[in-house]
Amino acid sequence: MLHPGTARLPLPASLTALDRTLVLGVVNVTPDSFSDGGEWFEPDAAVAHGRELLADGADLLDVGGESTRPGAVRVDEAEELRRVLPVIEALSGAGATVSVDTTRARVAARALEAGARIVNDVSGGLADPDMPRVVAGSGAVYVAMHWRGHADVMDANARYDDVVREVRDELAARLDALVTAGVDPRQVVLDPGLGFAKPGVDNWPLLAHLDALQELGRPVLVGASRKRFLGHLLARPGVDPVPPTERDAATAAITTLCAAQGAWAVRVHDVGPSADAVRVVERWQDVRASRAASSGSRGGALPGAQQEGRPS
Ligand code: PMM
Repeated sequence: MLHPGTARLPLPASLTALDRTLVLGVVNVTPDSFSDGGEWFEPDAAVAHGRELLADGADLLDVGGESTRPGAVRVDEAEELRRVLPVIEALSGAGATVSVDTTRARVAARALEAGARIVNDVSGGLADPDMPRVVAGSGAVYVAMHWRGHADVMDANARYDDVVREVRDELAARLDALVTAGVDPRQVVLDPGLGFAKPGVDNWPLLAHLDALQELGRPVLVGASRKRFLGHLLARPGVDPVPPTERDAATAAITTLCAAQGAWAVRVHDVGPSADAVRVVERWQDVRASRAASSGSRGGALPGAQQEGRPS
């Protein structure tokens, strides 16, 4: 059985044939991202980092030239293009399936010309009214994330009565608007936007209820990697939050939970552990499915009621 999300997206056959959650490795070409700012700011270093992520098991690479952390100052379009285009060209030229992380339609258009196959827009089309036209004309995959404003205002917009219902309804409205503007719904992936206008506590219900977003009929991408709500979860005396680089094991645990819920992809900085996690879930789900099928034909033994007979 193919992964229902991946199989339906306009992506290379090597990916659509996979029956598991995909791993999207982060290549931030920025001096100021919260999690890895400045580490791969020069194009050559960013390309080398992308290649490392592929070797670690990334299925896709997400190249971004503008930090979206709360309070971040916007870069201008020319600078964003200068940062991302050479990296996208080099990585897609080397055979990677590349996503561009941008809210600007013109950056998206140039990135697609340079070889990107996916536009990852953290504003879900709200930041640039021309984005739906560019996406519709390209036929590319479009990740529409839940968003309530740029980094300078997002914390002020983080109020919810029922975060799962409100995020689902706001994403449903974005999907409708995109389709009205000419985007084929089969291009669209939805993302709850963890950490974007979401206080720590509001991220957990979204993670626990990916099904509420999946009800909208589109694949779901989750970006939990190294985010602050994990830093608070892992706090220890005198250290709250723990620093981003100490959040990778928790990120991989979240990848496991997302894969078990059928997420289309996870966006992560430390690719290896998440790549392992999705393979564990794939095997676990295969065994559950085949045991359910055979126990159904034998008259309904409970899944897990028998030992596998393997040494532990
Ligand atoms: N998070 C960040 C940037 N881009 N894109 C999507 N689709 N979803 C996310 O959650 C997301 C994103 C912020 O993280 P970073 O600064 O470490 O890249």
